Amino acid sequence: MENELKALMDKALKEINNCQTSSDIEAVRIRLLGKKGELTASLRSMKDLPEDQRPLFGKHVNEVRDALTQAIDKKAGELNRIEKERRLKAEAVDITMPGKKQMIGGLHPLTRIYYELRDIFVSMGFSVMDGPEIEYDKYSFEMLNIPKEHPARDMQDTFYITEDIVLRPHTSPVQIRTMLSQKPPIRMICPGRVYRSDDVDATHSPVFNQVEGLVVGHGITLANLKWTLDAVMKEFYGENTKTKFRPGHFPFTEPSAEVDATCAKCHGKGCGVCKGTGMIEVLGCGMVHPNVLLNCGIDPDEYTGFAFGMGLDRLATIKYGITDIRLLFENDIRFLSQFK
Ligand code: 2NL
Repeated sequence: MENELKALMDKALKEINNCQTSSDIEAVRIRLLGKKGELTASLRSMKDLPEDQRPLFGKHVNEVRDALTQAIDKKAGELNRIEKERRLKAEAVDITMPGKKQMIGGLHPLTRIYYELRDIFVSMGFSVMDGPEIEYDKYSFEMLNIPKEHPARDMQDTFYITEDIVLRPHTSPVQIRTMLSQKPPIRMICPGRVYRSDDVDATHSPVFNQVEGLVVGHGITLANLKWTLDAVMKEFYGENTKTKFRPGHFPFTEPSAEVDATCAKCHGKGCGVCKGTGMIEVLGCGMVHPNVLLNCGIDPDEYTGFAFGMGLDRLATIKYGITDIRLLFENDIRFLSQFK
């Protein structure tokens, strides 16, 4: 019996020593010291010994149990420490490493231009109106004092869907709709896509973007028109911007003007963008034609108004020095990522 105990102890110490992981050692602990373990079995076999040998054997069994418990605790401690170290090493974060770069998007240059313009007009008390891109011929031409024989109504220039329905060639119909549904005073802008039957090249696209504006009220004059648009251009291109109003012609305004602003590229010195003139055409405008007011049920003897229109694509090309408007529509990421 004593020999068996000795052999058990040697074998157990070897097993403990061979353990590689904390789960190995816990398995060994259960096998040796557990209720159904080998040492408990030895203690049970004590009843087969003569009575006088039992106390000494019992004492030895307890010594072995203490020795094995100690050995197991020591080994378990060692293995736990090694495993913890390994885990900490594996989970270590190098806080000196450079972070992962996030790809963040930016607003499309046209959207940026629009937001800037919109904010300027809104700060001056204009509201923003929206309307359909598929429009009545009547709202697109007839009510704007553009007669049937006018070249703008040519099939060559306008996308006709039916005889009476077109893809809007300007955003003016939104203003017509507003005048039909609201009484003056009116102070509005209408941004949006417009359509003309043009072939695509560096300066033309069949779809482009416009912002038009309209002010109607008591005693609105050409002076109000000039001041307002001059102030908008100074806000948009910078405070040193100057404007020049040249006579122009639109069927829906009288008088009409075309407006040049100081070239954003050379600040008036003269360059390739402005063809040496120092100024660049940015918008068209005029006093709303009395016929247009009449068509919308507004008495031109009581009210007057001014209106203007500008091409957003053109403003974007001028502001950012873009030489081909196709870049604005192709969504090439190499182009777009420059606007962040
Ligand atoms: C341009 C010129 C212009 C208007 C648009 C307008 C609208 C109504 C009545 C009178 Cl409802 N006028 N719009 C007036 C003058 C010029 O646009 O060069 N646009 C790109």
